[in-house]
Amino acid sequence: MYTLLTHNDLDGVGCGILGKLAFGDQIDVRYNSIASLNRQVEQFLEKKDVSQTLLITDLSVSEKNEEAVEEFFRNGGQVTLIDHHVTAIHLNQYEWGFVAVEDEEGRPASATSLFYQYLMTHEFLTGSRAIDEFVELVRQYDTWEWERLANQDAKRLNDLFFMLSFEEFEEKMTRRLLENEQFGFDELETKLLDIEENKIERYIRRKKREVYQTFIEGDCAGIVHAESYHSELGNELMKEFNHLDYIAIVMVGGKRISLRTSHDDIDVSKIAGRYQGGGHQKASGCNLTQEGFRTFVEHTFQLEPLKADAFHNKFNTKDTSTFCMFSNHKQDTIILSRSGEEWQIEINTEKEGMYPSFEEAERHIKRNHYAWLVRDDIYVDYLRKHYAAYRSGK
Ligand SMILES: [Mn+2]
Repeated sequence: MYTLLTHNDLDGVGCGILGKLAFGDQIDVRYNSIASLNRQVEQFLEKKDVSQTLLITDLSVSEKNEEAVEEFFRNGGQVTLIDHHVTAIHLNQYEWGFVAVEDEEGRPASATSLFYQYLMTHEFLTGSRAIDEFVELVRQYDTWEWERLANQDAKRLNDLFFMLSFEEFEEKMTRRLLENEQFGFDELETKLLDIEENKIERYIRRKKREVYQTFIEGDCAGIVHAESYHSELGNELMKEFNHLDYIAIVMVGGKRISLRTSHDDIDVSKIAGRYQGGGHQKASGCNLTQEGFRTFVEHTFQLEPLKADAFHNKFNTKDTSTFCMFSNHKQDTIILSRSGEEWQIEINTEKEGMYPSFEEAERHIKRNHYAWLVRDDIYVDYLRKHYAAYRSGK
């Protein structure tokens, strides 16, 4: 008998599905959060049953369990740990550790792609085109490669995973990979995924109007309250409001904050660290502490939400070679105009500094004046008044 302890995300469940394909009812698959894995490992090892083979995928064990696993292995137990996270590299010192960040072709690896290789090399599983395709979608999703490759199917596979229960997804996919030559979504799934995509789009459009901007410990943060679709939301908000250093997605009910950035020079795991959290440079999470509540919730409740730049404009556009107009909740008139090689900022006819590029000038007014590009009608109205004033000699 085999016991597979794996992660409870798409990549982890991908391993579960491959395990079922290889070992059928000879394998017991358990899905774990990062926190619950070590308890499961302990429970397995306590039985000291060397007739059981232990497989661990997409997660790594604590230092204490590392020693216990090694002891189990020395006593004749069968163990294999397969992971692709850099933080687990040290486990390669053990005979049972197999950690690789890249696959043999030099592409970013996922646990599912490494486990697939492992199962085929040991002849536990015969590969097929359908399995190849499924594994590749999981790999692209887990390593973010799908964004670069613009492969919507990888994202859709993850959406489907979230729409079904683990058991349902596992069973559906296992059967599909056994029976079909090619991997794909059926008619009903396609319909459901289309509906889901529209729903996410509408949700994000609404949330774009509920972002509050403030400086927190020197960083310009955008704060939004949202329970769902954090990675999509973080991505889209960072695109729309690129002048922000990061986005904080706050869940008052769950007392959690998700932090996201798209900038290479901002590390949100450091910000999360201030509030009992951590994670990756571009995606982290932390608790909504008392202090966090004051900073992220109470303070921003007094503010007006950010507005996105007008996007249907014909005249007041950013690619202008002359000037364009911004405004804010104080209804300041903010003009960005080209002056030789530089860009001049003028606020209510007061000059406020020169910038070497349009982008830098725009970033300055957005961060410091809470500004957005105004609609054409406001721009035209401004020009009309100026022309009238010019004609009357004022
Ligand atoms: Mn993974």
